[in-house]
Amino acid sequence: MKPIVLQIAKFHMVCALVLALFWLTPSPAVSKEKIDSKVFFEELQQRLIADGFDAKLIQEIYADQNVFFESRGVSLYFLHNEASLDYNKMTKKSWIREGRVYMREQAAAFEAAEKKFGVDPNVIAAIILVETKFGRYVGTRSIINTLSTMASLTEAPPREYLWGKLPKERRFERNKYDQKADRKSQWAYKELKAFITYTQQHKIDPINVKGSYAGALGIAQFMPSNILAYGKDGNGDGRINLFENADAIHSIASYLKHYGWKPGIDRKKAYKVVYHYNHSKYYVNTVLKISELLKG
Ligand SMILES: [Ca+2]
Repeated sequence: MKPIVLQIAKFHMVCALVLALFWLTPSPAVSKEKIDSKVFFEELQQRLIADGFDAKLIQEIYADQNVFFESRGVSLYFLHNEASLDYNKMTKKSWIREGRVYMREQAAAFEAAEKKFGVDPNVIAAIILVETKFGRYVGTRSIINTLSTMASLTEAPPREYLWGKLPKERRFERNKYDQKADRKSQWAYKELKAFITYTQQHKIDPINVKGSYAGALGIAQFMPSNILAYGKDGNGDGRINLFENADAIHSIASYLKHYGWKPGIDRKKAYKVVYHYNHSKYYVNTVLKISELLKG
């Protein structure tokens, strides 16, 4: 029988070896299912190329191992009982205090945006609070995967595949699923084109941009088509980057001005303008309430 010390030493060596093997073995970062699901993007790539995007660029994007059919995130669109946001929580004193700090920190950007677009800084800060808690939660889903997956639902195979992935007890009725898939796939295709255009214009790698499960991105949670239309370079570095506070602040101001914001407008008109940002009365009422509280 070996001395106990040696046995322990051997045991430790084995453990170290197992650990070393564990760390050295390349982990299968992308599952086979995800790789197989790439076939669903073949038609989509052809459409993008036919619509004028560079074939090499498109093939490169879709060949990347991190680009795949995102059934988990996109299925949220087709299920009942979506988690609803508790907007009331955002009018808490602690958030208002933090809002004031944020406005002080970003005072230069708020002042410049107000001068240029005539939009109340309190409303902009309120939107940034509700959307991302001042940039803290900008979303973790790949924008290219989300939009590509939704856009691919015009084709029967990916549509059937996603339908099969939805939990039976929570999914819509089939005709409702098809109706929504029709609508959302058209919308997502336009957003996907805007997203690729935007990332090309601003030299951003499209594969690494993360956002919400709906494909909104940055501190202001803009959809790509809105970035192209209303996005602004607030810090003057020559790029529109919605992950930067000054750019987000200017872009929201530009958006609200476009939809009719004017200095000193009454609550009723303000309601209509903010409604464009998110078609929810709870959302708009919360934003306007926060902006009042921020004014103090
Ligand atoms: Ca910028």
